Amino acid sequence: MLGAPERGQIGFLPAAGAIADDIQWLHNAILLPVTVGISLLVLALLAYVVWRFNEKANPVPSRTTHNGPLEVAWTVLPVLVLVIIAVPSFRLLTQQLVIPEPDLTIKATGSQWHWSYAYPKAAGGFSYDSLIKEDKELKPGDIRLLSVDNAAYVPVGKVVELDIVSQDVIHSFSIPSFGVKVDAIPGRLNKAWFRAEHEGVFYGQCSNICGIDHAYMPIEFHVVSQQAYDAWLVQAKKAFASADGVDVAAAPVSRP
Ligand SMILES: [Cu+2]
Repeated sequence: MLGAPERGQIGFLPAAGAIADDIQWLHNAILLPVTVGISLLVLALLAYVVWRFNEKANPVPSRTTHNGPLEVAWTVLPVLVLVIIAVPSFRLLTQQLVIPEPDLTIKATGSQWHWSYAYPKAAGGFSYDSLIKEDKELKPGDIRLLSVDNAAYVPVGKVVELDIVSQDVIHSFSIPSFGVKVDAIPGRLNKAWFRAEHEGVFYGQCSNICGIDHAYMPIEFHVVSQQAYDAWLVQAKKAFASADGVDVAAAPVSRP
């Protein structure tokens, strides 16, 4: 599965899990019909008024200022529409905000202008920066403005908790296919979670204007099998352990 935009696409990115599925359902089954329905109703009313009550058709206008039943109706009907939207909407918010017991917690830190990922001690305890690939670094299969040098890897079917922070300005961590979009705020820890049910590569972008290179801090998550994830962990531990700086305990002591 590929969570990236296609040419000419107008719908959502493919959903990789239940929450993104529900978000798309809320939009397609509830919000879109409500929006289209209300727009058509208002358009029809306007057209009727223009046709029926213009100066020629209605030379002597009515002086009516109140109509009890009508006023009750145009208060109650919008309230009903809002309730119809609110029920699934609050259910969805609860799903997003009540985080189940995680199998893996990844800390994502936003910086001007890239994301860094830290894996917990249980997974090896390493962190690394994930930077956009410049045009000249793109290889076949890479996507311009979305592919990064060091992607994040997660196992399929597992609950992944994201701890999202920023070390400078407000960024926003967003992966549409996971139904995740949470602000990264300096000095504050925000949380999100997802359980990807499909293997694949899923892209996102910083979604809060954060400075001149806001458009150049994409997010790339690979959802892979448990074996592939374990294999990645082994090599990532090696690759990124040194990137964090010198391991003080293991550093050779220089003596005079
Ligand atoms: Cu940003």
